[in-house]
Amino acid sequence: MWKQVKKIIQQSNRFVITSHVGPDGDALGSELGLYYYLKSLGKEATILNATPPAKNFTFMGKNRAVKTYNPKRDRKLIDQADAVFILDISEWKRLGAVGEDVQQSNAKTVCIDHHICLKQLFDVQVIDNKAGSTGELIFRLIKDMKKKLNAKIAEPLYIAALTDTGSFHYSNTSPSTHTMVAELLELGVNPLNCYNQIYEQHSLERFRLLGQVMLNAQLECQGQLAWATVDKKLARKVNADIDDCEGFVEMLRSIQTVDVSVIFREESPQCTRVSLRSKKTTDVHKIARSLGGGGHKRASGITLNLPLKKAIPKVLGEAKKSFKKRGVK
Ligand SMILES: [Mn+2]
Repeated sequence: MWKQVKKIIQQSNRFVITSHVGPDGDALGSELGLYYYLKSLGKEATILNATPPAKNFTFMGKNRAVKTYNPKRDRKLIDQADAVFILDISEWKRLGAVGEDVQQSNAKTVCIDHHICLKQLFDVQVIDNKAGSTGELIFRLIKDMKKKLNAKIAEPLYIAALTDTGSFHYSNTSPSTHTMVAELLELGVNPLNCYNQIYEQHSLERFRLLGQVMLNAQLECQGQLAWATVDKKLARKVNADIDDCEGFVEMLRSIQTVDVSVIFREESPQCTRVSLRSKKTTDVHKIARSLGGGGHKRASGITLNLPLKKAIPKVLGEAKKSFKKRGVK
């Protein structure tokens, strides 16, 4: 598969790079890494995402290379592209408006991702769900093309690896993650700066929201299932943003007895976003998939077109089933 990707890079001149809605550190990191790599080859490239970066990654979006898709202004870039790279996602739906317009264009589509994907949806698809981040796959591609990395390529790839491995402690962290990071540090990446920009920019309101959410958190299944909800009313009460609950699901998981944590987030009266995490045993991807979501074994998400009150029993019902199978009531 890499062979085909390399061939497309060699034979094409105009590229569009995109990723999932609400692009995170890995989405933006792999996009920027590939972008600077293509630029170093003298190619034309543009990063177009359907929505702006997630809140703690806005600093990466400030890079002029990252554009939030505006069909009026940017549609021609898709129409003129020889190839479109789809990174850190392997489905059309979560590409938003960019995906819709790419599907109507003649550009070759190349998907590079580390999420579990069961279908062939793109012209070329490189999926490795053992990779810690999509950034790692971009690193492999660049190394494979016998090209030297530079500092500009190195920092976004470092951020991709840092964020998608939970600062190098998730089970997807491998020797090759650290080998890559060693090389990126040699190129001058500053870990303190990266960490500070991503993890030390919180508002006091976020912590007030955390307090409110955790006050109502519940433990079930002999303490192995933890869940909590975040609704707009609660966020308003402490003057926080609903997106401020990013990261709460990992905190819930860190409770001693917990294997699965779930956060329900009210998107609108008719839409609920669900984040699932697992510590060691449960495959939350299976739970997510049974309800139309996706992700990884240890981290998955679902968007349900249901009000919060109806989404909760639906998801918890599925989670409890998987505990019941193991004799946990
Ligand atoms: Mn990723």
